Amino acid sequence: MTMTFDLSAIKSTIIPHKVEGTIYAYGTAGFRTKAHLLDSVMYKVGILAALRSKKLNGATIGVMITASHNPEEDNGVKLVDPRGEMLEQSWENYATKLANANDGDSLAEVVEQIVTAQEINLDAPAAVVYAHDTRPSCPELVKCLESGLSVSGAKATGYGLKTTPMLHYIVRCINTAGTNDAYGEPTEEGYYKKLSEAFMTAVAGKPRLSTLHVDCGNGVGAPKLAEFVKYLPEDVLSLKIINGDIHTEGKLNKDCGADYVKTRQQAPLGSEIAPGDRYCSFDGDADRIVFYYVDSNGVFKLLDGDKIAGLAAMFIMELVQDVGIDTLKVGVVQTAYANGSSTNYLTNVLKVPVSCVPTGVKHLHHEAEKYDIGVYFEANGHGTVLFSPEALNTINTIEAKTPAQQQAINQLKAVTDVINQTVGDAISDMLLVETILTNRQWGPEEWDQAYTDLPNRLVKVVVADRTIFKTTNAERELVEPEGLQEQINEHVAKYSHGRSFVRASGTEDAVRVYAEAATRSETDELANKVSLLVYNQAGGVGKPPMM
Ligand code: G16
Repeated sequence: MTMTFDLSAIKSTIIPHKVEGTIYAYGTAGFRTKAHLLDSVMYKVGILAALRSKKLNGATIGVMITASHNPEEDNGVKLVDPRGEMLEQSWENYATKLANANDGDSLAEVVEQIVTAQEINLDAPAAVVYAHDTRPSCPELVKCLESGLSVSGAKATGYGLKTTPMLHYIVRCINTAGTNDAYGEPTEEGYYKKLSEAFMTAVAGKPRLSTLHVDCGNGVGAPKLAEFVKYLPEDVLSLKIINGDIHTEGKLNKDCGADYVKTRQQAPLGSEIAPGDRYCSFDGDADRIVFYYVDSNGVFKLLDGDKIAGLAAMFIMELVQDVGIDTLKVGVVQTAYANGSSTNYLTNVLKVPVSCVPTGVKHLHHEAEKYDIGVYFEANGHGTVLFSPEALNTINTIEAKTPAQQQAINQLKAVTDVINQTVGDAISDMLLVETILTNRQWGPEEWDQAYTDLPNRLVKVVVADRTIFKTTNAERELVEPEGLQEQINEHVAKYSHGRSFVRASGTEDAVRVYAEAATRSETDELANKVSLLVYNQAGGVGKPPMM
C-alpha cells in the first residue's frame, strides 16, 4: 500500500457507478441505498475520510458500513469525526459531490476543489478506522472502501464486525488517548470493561431485577451482547437474547428489531411476551433501543425513546440535586416525532427545557451540547446523554460532606461512564435504563406511569420523487409541495389533540406521515387521510396506503 495521496491512482482506480444515472446523497445517516449500488460510493468515502483526517492533522476518522434499521438488501456508510460524533455537516456536501463524480477526471476535479476550499496539506498524515455490520454485502463493500483508502495514502485499520456505537467509541478513545479527557481503551474489550464496571457501581447494593429479554433484530447486537454479558455476574444483570441469528440470510430486521416494534407497535416475531416480562429491541447496528411489556390485561405497551428521555432526565435531575450541583443546566432535545404527552411531561412536570430539532442524531447531538447535561432521544429510540466538559469536571471534583452525598456522587460518576456519550447506543442505553429501574426497583408499569402517550401512527408512503417534499420549523410543516400543508391543517383541525406532519425519509425511499390524536381510532383516521393526501397529490407508487 502506498502511503501518499496519489491523484493519478485515484483517477485510474475509480470504481464507476454500477447503474448509470444513479444520484447519491449524504442523508440523515450517510449514504444509504440498495447494497449493489454502493461499491463506487465506498471507494469515494475512503478518499473523503483520508482528506478529512489530513485536514485535521492526522486525527483518526471512522467509517461505518451499515444500513442500520433498513432491510437486509440495503447497505450504507457514514463517517465519524474525531470525538466520535457524526461528520461535520459542512462536509456532507463534499461527500455528495464525490459520490456523484463518475469518471476519473470529474473525481479528480472534486478532490481538488475540496483540497483548495479546505486548504488541506496533502503531505499531512491520514488515519482511518472502519467497521461493518452483519449484512452479506459488507465484505465486498469493505474491499471498495479499502481501495479508496489505499490510493489516498491513509493508515487504515479494519476493526471487523462491530456495532455502530462501538466504532464511535473506538474513534473517540484513539483521539483522546493520553489527554485529560481520555475516553477509554480503544478496543471492543475496553468498551465492555468500561460499561460493565460502571454499571456494577451504578447498581451496587440493589437487588437484581427479573430477566430482561433482548430482541437483537438478528443483527450485530446479538453476538456483541452475548460477549458483553460475560463481563457481568448473573446476580447483577440477567439477559436473554432473542432473534440472535446473524447467519441465516434474510432475517436481519425482518419482523423484529427496534424499528419494527416502534412502527408496528407490536412485539417482534419470536417473543412470547407475558405480563410481568420486560422486553427491549435493538435495531440492526445496535444504535437504537425501545422497551415494551404487556399489562395485566394483555395489552402491548411501548416504552420508546421519549419514555427513555423522560426516565433519564428525571433520574439525572434528582441525582444532580442529591449531589448538590443543581446549578448545572439540564435540557432535553426531541424531534417532531416526540409524542405530545412526553413534551408536556418534560415541560410541565419535570420543568426541564425542551428543544425540537430536525430528524437525525447529528441535529440532536449538536443541540444537546448547548446544555451542561443534554438528554437527547428520538422517539424511535436513538439517543444518549451528553455531559459538557465543565459538568464532568464539577462531578469529578466535588467533595462530599455527607455519606449520602458521597453515594450520589459515586452514582452520578458511574452513570456518566455507563452512557456512551459519542452517539446513541443500544447496549449503553439498555444499561442506563436498567440502572434507573434497579435503583428504583421499578418494573415497566411504574416507569410507564409518568405519562400516557397520545395514540400515534407512523405510515410510509412511497411516491415517485420524495425530494419534492421540503419542510420548515424542525420538519413540522411542509413548504412544498405548495398547498399540501394547508390541506393537512384542515384535517388536523377536526381532531382533539390532533397533530400530523409529513417529511421525506433520509434513509429510505419513502415519505413518512406521522399522526397523533386523542383516541386510537381518530389517530388512524387522521393518519389515513393525510397518507392518502400525500399519495394522491405527490405521485403515489403502488397500492394506496391503508390503515
Ligand atoms: C437513522 C438516523 C436517525 C433517524 C433514522 C430515520 O437511524 O440515525 O437519526 O431517526 O435514520 O431517519 P429517516 O426518517 O430520515 O429515514 P438508523 O438507526 O437507521 O441509523
